[in-house]
Amino acid sequence: MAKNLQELIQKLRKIFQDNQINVDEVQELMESYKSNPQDWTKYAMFDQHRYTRNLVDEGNGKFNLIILCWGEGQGSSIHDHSDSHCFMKMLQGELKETLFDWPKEEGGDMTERSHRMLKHNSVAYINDKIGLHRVENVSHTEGSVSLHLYSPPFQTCKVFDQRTSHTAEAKMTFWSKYGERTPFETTASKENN
Ligand code: CSS
Ligand code: FE2
Repeated sequence: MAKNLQELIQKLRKIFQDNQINVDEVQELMESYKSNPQDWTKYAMFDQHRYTRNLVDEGNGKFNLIILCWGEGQGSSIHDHSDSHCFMKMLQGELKETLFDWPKEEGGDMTERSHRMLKHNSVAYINDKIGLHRVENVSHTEGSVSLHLYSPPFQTCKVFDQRTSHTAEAKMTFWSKYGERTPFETTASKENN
Protein backbone atom coordinates (compact mmCIF):
# COMPACT_ATOMS: atom_id res chain seq x y z
CA MET A 1 0.00 0.00 0.00
CA ALA A 2 1.24 3.48 -0.88
CA LYS A 3 0.29 6.44 1.30
CA ASN A 4 1.62 9.15 -0.97
CA LEU A 5 2.99 9.62 -4.49
CA GLN A 6 6.65 9.37 -3.40
CA GLU A 7 5.99 6.06 -1.70
CA LEU A 8 4.08 4.84 -4.75
CA ILE A 9 7.06 5.68 -6.97
CA GLN A 10 9.49 3.87 -4.65
CA LYS A 11 7.32 0.75 -4.59
CA LEU A 12 6.84 0.81 -8.36
CA ARG A 13 10.61 1.06 -8.89
CA LYS A 14 11.06 -2.01 -6.72
CA ILE A 15 8.41 -4.06 -8.53
CA PHE A 16 9.81 -3.14 -11.95
CA GLN A 17 13.35 -4.27 -11.06
CA ASP A 18 11.92 -7.65 -12.02
CA ASN A 19 11.54 -8.23 -15.74
CA GLN A 20 8.33 -10.23 -15.34
CA ILE A 21 5.73 -8.05 -13.71
CA ASN A 22 2.37 -9.04 -12.25
CA VAL A 23 -0.31 -6.78 -13.72
CA ASP A 24 -2.71 -7.29 -10.79
CA GLU A 25 -0.01 -6.40 -8.27
CA VAL A 26 0.78 -3.11 -10.03
CA GLN A 27 -2.89 -2.31 -10.46
CA GLU A 28 -3.58 -2.97 -6.76
CA LEU A 29 -0.62 -0.89 -5.64
CA MET A 30 -1.68 2.06 -7.81
CA GLU A 31 -5.25 1.73 -6.52
CA SER A 32 -4.02 1.74 -2.90
CA TYR A 33 -2.70 5.26 -3.37
CA LYS A 34 -5.56 7.68 -2.66
CA SER A 35 -5.13 10.76 -4.80
CA ASN A 36 -3.92 13.79 -2.85
CA PRO A 37 -3.59 16.93 -5.02
CA GLN A 38 -0.76 18.19 -2.77
CA ASP A 39 1.38 15.33 -4.12
CA TRP A 40 0.86 16.09 -7.78
CA THR A 41 -0.34 19.66 -8.49
CA LYS A 42 3.21 20.73 -9.37
CA TYR A 43 3.09 18.32 -12.34
CA ALA A 44 -0.47 19.10 -13.40
CA MET A 45 -0.12 21.75 -16.12
CA PHE A 46 -3.10 22.21 -18.43
CA ASP A 47 -3.07 23.62 -21.94
CA GLN A 48 -6.04 25.32 -23.58
CA HIS A 49 -5.75 23.42 -26.84
CA ARG A 50 -4.86 19.82 -26.10
CA TYR A 51 -4.21 17.43 -23.30
CA THR A 52 -0.70 17.58 -21.82
CA ARG A 53 1.81 14.89 -20.86
CA ASN A 54 3.94 15.70 -17.81
CA LEU A 55 6.82 13.39 -16.89
CA VAL A 56 7.00 12.49 -13.19
CA ASP A 57 9.50 9.63 -13.03
CA GLU A 58 11.58 7.47 -15.38
CA GLY A 59 11.49 4.39 -13.14
CA ASN A 60 15.23 3.63 -13.47
CA GLY A 61 14.66 3.14 -17.19
CA LYS A 62 11.99 0.48 -16.66
CA PHE A 63 8.88 2.67 -16.99
CA ASN A 64 7.63 6.18 -17.56
CA LEU A 65 5.27 7.64 -14.98
CA ILE A 66 3.36 10.53 -16.52
CA ILE A 67 0.60 12.86 -15.37
CA LEU A 68 -1.87 13.70 -18.12
CA CYS A 69 -4.08 16.77 -17.85
CA TRP A 70 -7.26 16.75 -19.88
CA GLY A 71 -9.18 20.00 -20.22
CA GLU A 72 -12.94 19.94 -20.73
CA GLY A 73 -13.73 18.17 -24.00
CA GLN A 74 -10.09 17.18 -24.69
CA GLY A 75 -9.30 13.64 -25.79
CA SER A 76 -6.81 11.37 -27.52
CA SER A 77 -6.96 9.73 -30.93
CA ILE A 78 -7.54 6.00 -31.11
CA HIS A 79 -4.09 4.56 -30.39
CA ASP A 80 -2.01 1.52 -29.52
CA HIS A 81 0.62 1.20 -26.76
CA SER A 82 3.72 0.06 -28.68
CA ASP A 83 3.76 -3.40 -27.06
CA SER A 84 3.99 -1.89 -23.58
CA HIS A 85 1.89 -2.20 -20.45
CA CYS A 86 -0.34 0.83 -19.86
CA PHE A 87 -1.78 1.53 -16.39
CA MET A 88 -3.96 4.58 -15.97
CA LYS A 89 -5.04 5.88 -12.55
CA MET A 90 -7.60 8.63 -12.09
CA LEU A 91 -6.32 11.45 -9.85
CA GLN A 92 -9.08 14.00 -10.52
CA GLY A 93 -12.38 13.95 -12.39
CA GLU A 94 -13.35 11.18 -14.77
CA LEU A 95 -12.35 9.97 -18.22
CA LYS A 96 -14.29 8.04 -20.82
CA GLU A 97 -12.39 5.07 -22.26
CA THR A 98 -13.64 3.59 -25.53
CA LEU A 99 -12.16 0.24 -26.62
CA PHE A 100 -11.68 -0.70 -30.26
CA ASP A 101 -10.59 -3.87 -32.04
CA TRP A 102 -7.49 -3.76 -34.20
CA PRO A 103 -8.67 -3.07 -37.79
CA LYS A 104 -8.75 -6.19 -39.96
CA GLU A 105 -8.01 -4.18 -43.08
CA GLU A 106 -7.55 -0.50 -43.90
CA GLY A 107 -10.42 1.38 -45.47
CA GLY A 108 -13.34 0.71 -43.15
CA ASP A 109 -14.81 2.00 -39.93
CA MET A 110 -13.13 1.03 -36.67
CA THR A 111 -15.31 -1.27 -34.56
CA GLU A 112 -16.17 0.14 -31.14
CA ARG A 113 -16.18 -2.74 -28.68
CA SER A 114 -17.21 -1.08 -25.43
CA HIS A 115 -16.87 2.03 -23.35
CA ARG A 116 -16.80 2.94 -19.68
CA MET A 117 -16.24 5.85 -17.34
CA LEU A 118 -13.05 5.67 -15.29
CA LYS A 119 -13.85 6.85 -11.77
CA HIS A 120 -11.80 8.78 -9.24
CA ASN A 121 -8.88 6.67 -7.85
CA SER A 122 -9.60 3.69 -10.10
CA VAL A 123 -6.88 2.09 -12.24
CA ALA A 124 -7.46 0.88 -15.81
CA TYR A 125 -5.10 -1.40 -17.71
CA ILE A 126 -4.58 -1.96 -21.43
CA ASN A 127 -2.04 -3.51 -23.78
CA ASP A 128 -1.97 -4.26 -27.51
CA LYS A 129 -3.37 -7.77 -27.00
CA ILE A 130 -6.46 -6.32 -25.32
CA GLY A 131 -6.95 -3.81 -28.13
CA LEU A 132 -6.90 -0.10 -28.91
CA HIS A 133 -8.57 2.76 -27.09
CA ARG A 134 -9.55 6.39 -27.12
CA VAL A 135 -9.53 8.39 -23.88
CA GLU A 136 -11.58 11.58 -23.44
CA ASN A 137 -12.65 14.04 -20.79
CA VAL A 138 -16.31 14.40 -21.73
CA SER A 139 -17.04 16.77 -18.83
CA HIS A 140 -18.10 20.35 -19.64
CA THR A 141 -17.27 21.60 -16.16
CA GLU A 142 -14.18 19.83 -14.79
CA GLY A 143 -10.62 19.13 -15.90
CA SER A 144 -9.40 15.56 -15.47
CA VAL A 145 -5.98 14.41 -14.24
CA SER A 146 -4.66 10.86 -14.70
CA LEU A 147 -1.44 9.10 -13.76
CA HIS A 148 -0.07 6.76 -16.46
CA LEU A 149 2.57 4.10 -16.17
CA TYR A 150 4.05 2.77 -19.43
CA SER A 151 6.49 -0.14 -19.32
CA PRO A 152 8.78 -0.47 -21.14
CA PRO A 153 8.79 3.29 -21.83
CA PHE A 154 8.05 4.28 -25.42
CA GLN A 155 8.42 7.44 -27.50
CA THR A 156 6.00 6.81 -30.36
CA CYS A 157 2.73 4.99 -30.86
CA LYS A 158 0.31 4.29 -33.70
CA VAL A 159 -2.81 6.40 -34.10
CA PHE A 160 -5.86 5.32 -36.10
CA ASP A 161 -8.46 7.27 -38.04
CA GLN A 162 -11.86 6.08 -36.81
CA ARG A 163 -13.55 6.27 -40.23
CA THR A 164 -10.83 4.87 -42.49
CA SER A 165 -8.64 2.85 -40.06
CA HIS A 166 -5.63 4.59 -41.61
CA THR A 167 -2.66 4.60 -39.27
CA ALA A 168 0.04 7.16 -38.55
CA GLU A 169 2.91 7.35 -36.11
CA ALA A 170 2.59 9.87 -33.29
CA LYS A 171 5.39 11.23 -31.12
CA MET A 172 4.87 11.26 -27.38
CA THR A 173 6.22 14.65 -26.29
CA PHE A 174 6.33 16.07 -22.78
CA TRP A 175 4.74 19.38 -21.84
CA SER A 176 6.86 19.32 -18.66
CA LYS A 177 9.45 17.13 -16.96
CA TYR A 178 9.82 16.86 -13.18
CA GLY A 179 7.55 19.87 -12.76
CA GLU A 180 9.46 22.15 -15.17
CA ARG A 181 7.93 23.26 -18.44
CA THR A 182 9.82 21.63 -21.34
CA PRO A 183 11.82 24.18 -23.39
CA PHE A 184 10.09 25.20 -26.61
CA GLU A 185 12.71 23.60 -28.92
CA THR A 186 12.00 20.13 -27.62
CA THR A 187 8.25 20.47 -28.00
CA ALA A 188 8.52 21.48 -31.66
CA SER A 189 6.40 18.50 -32.60
CA LYS A 190 2.83 19.42 -31.76
CA GLU A 191 1.72 15.88 -32.43
CA ASN A 192 -0.40 14.19 -29.89
CA ASN A 193 -2.27 10.98 -29.78
N1 CSS B 1 -1.50 7.13 -24.66
C1 CSS B 1 -1.90 8.46 -24.37
C2 CSS B 1 -2.88 8.60 -23.27
S1 CSS B 1 -4.14 7.37 -23.19
S2 CSS B 1 -3.23 5.83 -22.41
C3 CSS B 1 -0.70 9.31 -24.08
O1 CSS B 1 0.14 8.94 -23.25
O2 CSS B 1 -0.59 10.36 -24.69
FE1 FE2 C 1 -3.69 4.87 -24.17
